[in-house]
Amino acid sequence: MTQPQHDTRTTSFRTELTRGEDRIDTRTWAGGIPSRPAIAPRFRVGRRWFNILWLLPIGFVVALVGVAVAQWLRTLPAVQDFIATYPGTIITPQAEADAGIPWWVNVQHFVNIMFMMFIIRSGWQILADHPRLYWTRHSRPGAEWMRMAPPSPDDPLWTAKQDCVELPTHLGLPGGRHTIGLARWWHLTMDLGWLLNGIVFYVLIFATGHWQRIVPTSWEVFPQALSTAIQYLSLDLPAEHGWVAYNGLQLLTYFVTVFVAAPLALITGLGMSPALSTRFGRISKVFSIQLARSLHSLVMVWFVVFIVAHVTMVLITAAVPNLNMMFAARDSDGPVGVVVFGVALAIIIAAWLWATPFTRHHPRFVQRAGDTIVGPLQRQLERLDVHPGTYDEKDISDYFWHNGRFPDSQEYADLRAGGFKDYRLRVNGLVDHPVELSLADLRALPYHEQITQHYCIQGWSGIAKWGGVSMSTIVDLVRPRPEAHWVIFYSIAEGSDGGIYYDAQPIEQMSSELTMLAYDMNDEPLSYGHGAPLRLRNELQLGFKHVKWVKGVEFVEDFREVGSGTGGYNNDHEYFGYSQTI
Ligand SMILES: Nc1nc2c(c(=O)[nH]1)N[C@H]1C(S)=C(S)[C@@H](COP(=O)(O)O)O[C@H]1N2
Ligand SMILES: [Mo]
Repeated sequence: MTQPQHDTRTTSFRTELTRGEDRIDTRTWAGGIPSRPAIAPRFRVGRRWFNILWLLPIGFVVALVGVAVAQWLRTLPAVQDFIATYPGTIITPQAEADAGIPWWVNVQHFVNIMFMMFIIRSGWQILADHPRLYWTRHSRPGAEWMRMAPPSPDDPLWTAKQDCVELPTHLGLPGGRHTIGLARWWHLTMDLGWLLNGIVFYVLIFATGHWQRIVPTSWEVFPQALSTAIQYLSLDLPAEHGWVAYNGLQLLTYFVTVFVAAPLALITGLGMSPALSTRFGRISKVFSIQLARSLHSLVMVWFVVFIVAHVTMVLITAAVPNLNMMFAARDSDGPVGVVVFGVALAIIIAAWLWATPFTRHHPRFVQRAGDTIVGPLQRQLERLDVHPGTYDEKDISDYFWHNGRFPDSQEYADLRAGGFKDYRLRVNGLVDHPVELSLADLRALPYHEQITQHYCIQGWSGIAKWGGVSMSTIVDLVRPRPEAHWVIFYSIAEGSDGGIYYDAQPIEQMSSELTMLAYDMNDEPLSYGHGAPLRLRNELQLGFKHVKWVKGVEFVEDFREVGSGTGGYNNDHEYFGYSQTI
């Protein structure tokens, strides 16, 4: 028996998709999102907000006072004795025997600068996409401790996308507004390179004994550091012995940077992953995504302050010997180090200026390269076995951000006006038994409920209780064929550039305990803004994959047949990736 052509149970929604651009046109980018420049970060202390720029005059005054105090201190005999006893650097016979900086330290140092440049710039871009930092997972506007955006307006449907801010072209990577998809590819791929470089560095320093140069081995490091600080501040600089050993202040800051800040950057980065956080719920319940995100940002501040202070000190203390040491592996006053440093600096500046235009002209390349390098790891995390139970009723957030483009069609307005009586969910594709389900049909299926945390790619989070139908129930109903490997969820609503919103998910995840179609949120029917009448939840993935206002589910062999073929609306139009477990 053949089915008639117009049988809606088998027609696909693919024809309602539009293709994404292969180049960024800043005028039409993200649906022509208007400019909204970032403001200088503000910090909240109690109910008052302070502009970070105040730190400039305050810091200047503190520095002046510090210099005056240090100079006065150095006139005191007790302080002079102290500095004579602790001149700043601990020089052991062992250190003298092992003097020198090997060439591999020079290479790793330069490679590290390159990675850090890309990581920090793309990190700022990611932060600008949700320019607020919170201590709790509930992400309520007004409760943040840092913001780089004006306060949110009092609009209950204000979206996180509207809230994002723009960074100047060559500051953020790739600059502009809501370019988080591309920024994340840069951030995550460079992270891997930086991590690899760091692992090699750890192995080499411990294999060669070079670790002794940056790991304090005696408590004496503290008085030596204090002595160094007083000498620096007094502007009468201590003697330099960098070729043999670093002074106490260097030793402590290098140690903290390599052995505290760097590992913390990795751990706090992983703390923002939906898949890892859902899998390791007990840890994530204490070490929440917002705590991780705040600490991750503070680690960034440490690195930025370190870089500025470090470069300043290198240049004002003994620039030529310092550059010879770190760029030419030699103990010399000659020009070689300066020349090599000049070349290195030129490469860094060129890479800096190249990155944004390249990304805007070749976003598909960045997306594909990023997915090739990071994708396999992200897909590995899709195998994590997640269960409910981390959160209960009392954990539910009293504020839950809205996001995306709301449905604005007559078709949707009519459905909503009729209490969704005429709504039908079409489930078809490579299945034995395509169906169309009304809301009443869906409510008649076995009820599934879960209290879970939402992780938006932009950085906000919130906990809600979702009620509806488990995707495994739907799978049992329609019986996918063996050749079905992907499941496409289509929305009633258009995406920001027109054409309906959609997303592709691997079929294996349809049997996950936490993949469901929700029609209730916090025991109420789903609201307009949160996806009425039906939305997807897949707790292994970031929020943009949770399609709202779902009207169709299609089982396909390969998502490359659908839309622009990258696995989702944001992937087609904003260069996101299709596996977003982190
Ligand atoms: N149809 C559709 N679904 C969508 C979006 C969208 O723009 N259109 N945005 C996604 C994003 S980015 C997020 S974070 C969540 C937000 O869900 P919420 O508004 O209920 O918080 O919905 C997702 N589902
Ligand atoms: Mo999102």
